[in-house]
Amino acid sequence: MVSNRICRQLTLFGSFLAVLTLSLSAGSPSAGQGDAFTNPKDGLTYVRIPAGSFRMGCVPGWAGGYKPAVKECNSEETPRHIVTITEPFYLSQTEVTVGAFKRFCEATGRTMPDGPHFDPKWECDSCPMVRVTWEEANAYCAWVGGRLPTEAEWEHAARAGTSDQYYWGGSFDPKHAWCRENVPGGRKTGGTQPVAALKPNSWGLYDAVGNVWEWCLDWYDPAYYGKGPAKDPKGPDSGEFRVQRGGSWYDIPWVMRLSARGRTKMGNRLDNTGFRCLLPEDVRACGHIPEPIEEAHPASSGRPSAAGVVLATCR
Ligand SMILES: [Ca+2]
Repeated sequence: MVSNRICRQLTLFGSFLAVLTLSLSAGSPSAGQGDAFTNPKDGLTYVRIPAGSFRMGCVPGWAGGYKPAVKECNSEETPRHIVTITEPFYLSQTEVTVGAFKRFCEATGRTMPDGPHFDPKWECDSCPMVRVTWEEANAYCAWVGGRLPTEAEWEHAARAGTSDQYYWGGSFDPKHAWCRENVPGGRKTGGTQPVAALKPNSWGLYDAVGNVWEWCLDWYDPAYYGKGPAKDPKGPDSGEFRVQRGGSWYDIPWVMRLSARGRTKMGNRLDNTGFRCLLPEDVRACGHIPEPIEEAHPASSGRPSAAGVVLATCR
């Protein structure tokens, strides 16, 4: 069938993009699964995150970075427990950028919110989007064919198979995460930094910790780790706050620990909170990107654009 043939072309083109993506990141740890593609809707790269089990929660012990003297773990990060993510998925390699969010606004008739004090006119297109509500973030993720990750999916992806306090080891390293210790201007005059400027984790995710907190799908419950399911936990059914993960440019290095949990009301617009999106694994098999793809950003190389392929087959 024509659709099947074009789907194969999409897969082949995705493989080409994966090779291109990995070649562009030479010198850095590449996506561990060797599988990434550019989503034609927002122009961002999504990397494949494998299914698997990991130990979720606080890793006891000295973690550096202004650790509070009285405790090693916040109680909400305990008990440390084994969680299994049963399905692989794709996750955006970077936080959703200002430039990508502008595309979303143009395509859906939305307007950008007021800019943060460090970029009031949204001039830094490569910086992570901030000042978006949870609902706006999830609407964006639906637009690209997915949703926000659960915090278990987020921690699984951010850990990338590691089990220390940080994905690079057991003490803070400013080469991996933007926080108040290394961000220009510090917390008083600093702000977000362009994405993918520091080292990624071994599955190819940049700024998994630091730069901006990332909205997660879950409601927040500080006692959830003691009662949630072991497989694909999705958080409590209701709550007052939504979960954020990863810490931000404003926070101390200790907050860059992979287990650190944040929370805020879903309508808040914060200068240090953004998001990234999860796509189901079969999004590339056609049918999961819900709307026709705009040809607003055709490939300039003369090759068939990914957008064009999707336009032809995946309505
Ligand atoms: Ca982040």
